[in-house]
This record gives sequence, structure tokens and C-alpha cells, in this order.
Amino acid sequence: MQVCIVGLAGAGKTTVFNTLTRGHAATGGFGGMTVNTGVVKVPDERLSRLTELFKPKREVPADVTYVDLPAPPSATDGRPADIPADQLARLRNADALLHVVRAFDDPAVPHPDGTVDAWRDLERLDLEFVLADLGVVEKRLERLEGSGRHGTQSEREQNERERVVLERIRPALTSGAPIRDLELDTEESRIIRGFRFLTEKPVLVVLNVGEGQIAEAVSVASGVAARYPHRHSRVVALSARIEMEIGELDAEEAEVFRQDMGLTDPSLERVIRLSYELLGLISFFTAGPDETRAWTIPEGSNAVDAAGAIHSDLARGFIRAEVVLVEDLLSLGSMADARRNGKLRSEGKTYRVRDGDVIEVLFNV
Ligand SMILES: Nc1nc2c(ncn2[C@@H]2O[C@H](COP(=O)(O)OP(=O)(O)OP(=O)(O)O)[C@@H](O)[C@H]2O)c(=O)[nH]1
Ligand SMILES: [Mg+2]
Repeated sequence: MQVCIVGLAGAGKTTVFNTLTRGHAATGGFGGMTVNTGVVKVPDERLSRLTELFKPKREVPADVTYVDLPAPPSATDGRPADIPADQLARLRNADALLHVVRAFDDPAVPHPDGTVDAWRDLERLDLEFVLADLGVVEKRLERLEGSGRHGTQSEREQNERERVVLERIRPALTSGAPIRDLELDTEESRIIRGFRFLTEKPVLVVLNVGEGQIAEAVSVASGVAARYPHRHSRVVALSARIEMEIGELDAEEAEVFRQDMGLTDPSLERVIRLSYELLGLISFFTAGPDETRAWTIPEGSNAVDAAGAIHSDLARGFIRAEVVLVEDLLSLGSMADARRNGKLRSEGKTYRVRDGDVIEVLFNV
């Protein structure tokens, strides 16, 4: 799973990246062209408790890769400039976007526009992405119109279906709306999947507030969220600089620091979890004497998909799955007790996996 960190120059992207990955990439580059990549383990308290219960040799959490991209070049006339091709390719590859927006005011960090205005900046980059997608749609529609009479009948039908979906998307983009706002059905989504549209991806907006604004972070976030009613999107506010500093402390020091600052919420963990949830992913667990492990699958996956995530042999030779909700297993204390209490069930291939299922796959190859 890959999340691209995007935002205008100096918004705090690299600071957020360092926070998430506990990295030390150089910040304050003022629009440098460096790309940073880091893998982050998804914090999951349920997995930690499973590990306490099973005391395995190792614990393997789920992970997400974060890519910190350079800001798109700024244009002088106040309009966004085109995103370079290599960055576009990376963006298209992402499963979700994390859009860092500058909300902190600090004379030591000049803003290209002279003033700090989070809403203006948020809309500006959003518009840039809408325009990138619109360019793709228009080019493709032109080509489809040109090739109207060519090809086999099935190719023509396929082109026609594609044209219908793109004709639906175009007016939305023209009006400035992201594709994620359209309620495309499964078939429509499948038809346009290959384009990897930027505005179709789920987005987590991170408002980077100043050190002095932490107390207002929640109200800042809800103020922007109220004006940002897009589907598959969330808005959070945090101080990237403070989070980065906290990230460099050990757990105990961090806790004291948080209390001193009046930070009630572990916002870093919330960002990681939110970006995971936004991707429409759920976790199931496997647990035994060797390892406890969190696995990632898309919501709606069945027992065979889950087995396949572990190993293709398990999917191929799938017989059945023994399933118990992690909360039940933790409160009952063992698989055997879960079974005695009727909480451990045998499920077949079509069983729809729930977030938090502990699964043991029985198979035969
Ligand atoms: N005061 C203050 N400064 C911050 C905060 N977050 C980031 N900065 C500073 O703002 C500058 C830009 O931060 P970066 O994280 O490098 O921003 P960026 O979006 O990666 O910038 P580019 O990659 O150059 O586009 C750095 O000097 C940071 O130290 C913050 O919450 N408060
Ligand atoms: Mg940077």
C-alpha cells in the first residue's frame, strides 16, 4: 500500500514524512526535488494484546509505504503550474494521497504568496489534480471519437462503454469536483481503473498548524472539514514540527511531553490509522507460537482471499477457516476456550472476513 504525501512548497510535507516514518530527511528545502520513501508499521493495539497472549517469537504488523513528493512548481500568476511527468507517474501509482496544507504562521518560513491561507492552498492543489485528470479525460475522449468506426465489434462496444463513463466524469471535473465525489458503480470504476485518476484516490488532508495553535487543532480541522464535504476524504489537524520532536523521544518522555503540551490524542498514530482506513482496508490476524501477525486485505474480501494473502497454497488447497473475533479471543484467553464458548466458528470459502478476525486456515495441497 502506498500513500503519496503531497502539498505546496514549504507546507510541511517532509516534516510530516519524518514524523510518520521516524526519519531524518532534510526539511526546509524550499521546493527541492528530493523524493523520500519510508515504510511505516500500522499501529494496532489489538495485535499488541494478541502478542501478550501468545508470547510468540515475533510480531509482524501491517505496513504502509509513504512517499514524500516535491511540491509542484509554483506559477507566478497565482495559478497552479503543471505537475512534471515523473511526479505524475508516482502520483498515479499511489493508493491514497496525504495532502499536507500549511496552516502555521512563522515569519522564519516565508510563504510563496506572502500570507498563510490554508483554504486557498488546499483548493489550489486540489484544482491542480482536477486539471491533470481533466487533461487525461479530454485527450482520451478525443481519441475515442476519432476511432469510432475502427476495430472489431467488441472493441467498439468496449470503447463505447468507456466513452459513456468518461462523458460522465468530464462535467464533474469541469465544475472542479473530484472523481471521488461521483458515485461510480463497480463496473464504471473497473472501466476507468487503468487511468489511475488522481482525484479518484482517497485523500487525507493534514492541516499543519503552528505550535501555538495546538489547542485549537480540533476546531481548525472541523472548520475546514465542514467546507470540504468530499467523499473518501478526511481532515485532521496537527503540528508536524511538534509531532516530529515527539517522535524523537522515547515512549515515557513522549507521554510527559504530550501532557505538558495538552495533547490528548496520539495524532501520529491517528494519521497512520486513518490513511489505512481511507484505503478501504481491513486487518485480520494470525496467531501462534511462532508469530502474531496483522494482514491487510480490502474490505469485502472472503475467506479464500484472506488465505491467499497469507500464501497462494492456502487459497488453492482451502478447506475451511476457523474464525474468532480478536476481542472474543482476548477476553476468553485461548482458542480452546473460544471454541467451548461458541465464539470460534468454522467458515467456508465465501465467508466475508471482518476487521479484527483471527483466522486459522485449514488446507490441503
Ligand atoms: N513553525 C513551524 N514551522 C514548521 C512547521 N512544520 C514545518 N515547519 C518548517 O517549515 C519549513 C518547511 O517544512 P518542510 O517539511 O521542509 O516542508 P515541505 O512541504 O517538505 O517543503 P518542500 O519540500 O520544500 O516543498 C521547514 O523549515 C520546517 O521546519 C510547524 O508546524 N511550525
Ligand atoms: Mg520537502
